Amino acid sequence: MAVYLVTGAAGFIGSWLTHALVERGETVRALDNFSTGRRENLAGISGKIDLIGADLRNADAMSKACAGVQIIFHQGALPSVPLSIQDPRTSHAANIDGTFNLLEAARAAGVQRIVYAASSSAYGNKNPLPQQESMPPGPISPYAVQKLVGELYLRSYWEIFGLETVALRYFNIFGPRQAPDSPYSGVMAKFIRMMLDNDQPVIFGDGEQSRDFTYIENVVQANLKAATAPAEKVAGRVFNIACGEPHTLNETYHLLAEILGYKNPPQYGPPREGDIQHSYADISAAREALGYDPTVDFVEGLRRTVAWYQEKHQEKQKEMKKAEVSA
Ligand code: UD2
Repeated sequence: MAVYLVTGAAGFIGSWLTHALVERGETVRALDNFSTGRRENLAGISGKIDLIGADLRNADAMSKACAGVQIIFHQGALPSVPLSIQDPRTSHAANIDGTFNLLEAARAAGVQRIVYAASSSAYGNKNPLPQQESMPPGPISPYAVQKLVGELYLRSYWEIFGLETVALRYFNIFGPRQAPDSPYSGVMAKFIRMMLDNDQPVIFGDGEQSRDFTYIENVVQANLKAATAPAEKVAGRVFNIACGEPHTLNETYHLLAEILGYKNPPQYGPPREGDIQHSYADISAAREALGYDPTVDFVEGLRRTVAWYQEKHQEKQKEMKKAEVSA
């Protein structure tokens, strides 16, 4: 049976993949440096995985992590456009140096395949819609450049060293366990948390920017399929992973408010630096080569996500009440 390595295993997407692999009875090595990942994301399965606390920037640690592994899901990264503008060096080190270290370690260890978390930000603003993988990239932010460099490195390691590589360009993934409480959090988690706390979210710009928001379970499916699809169909390639359906931020805000019963109108602020206006995927290549077929649509994804944050919110309130009573 294959041994899997998941990097960023305690993060949002990495933890979903780790849980899915454990459910399938696979042998999983889970790597995280816990800079943004949380141990609680691996609750219930920590006894069933080989958990390694190590940083992608540490080449020796990557060599150890890759020993005996056949398939890697490389999710570890600092995934934020604004963070990469605020602190490009730290973001570069995690996203480019980290990916390079992992590829080098994988090559030396004879790993068979690496499935990589690429980003829709690679398209930038110039491409016609929907965006297809054959279009020339136009990254704008340092983060978009870094994620694209990772794709190029993967392609090179396939062409030159025969390491099977598959890059999945994620389009704004959302769902339970996405961190809501950092200034760099994804918009969905951030808005839900703020609405639950009765704070007022701020839409950057006029809210008419759009995203092909994609529920996490679709991404898990895409990764599992990318791990086992025949090499002649997928190795060295890049695939859009999305729902193929854009939604504006205004629309998203109002849907969330409706589901949550939140009454305040949005506040608007200045547009965010490095922001993309429209992001909308053609997913036919992934359908054809991976057999990818998104099963949870946008609205159902929103409902499931809101339900999860509501439960967490209620748990937190109960704990606070208990603490008040015992104080
Ligand atoms: C980019 C990538 C995405 C993924 C992600 C990193 C694009 C199109 N997408 O997401 O695929 O790689 O980076 O996790 O490049 N916003 C507000 N108010 C807030 C926060 C955000 O209005 O408080 C807006 C923001 O300006 C943007 C949208 O919401 O227009 C989505 O922002 P995000 O940070 O969730 O994700 P984005 O699109 O940078």
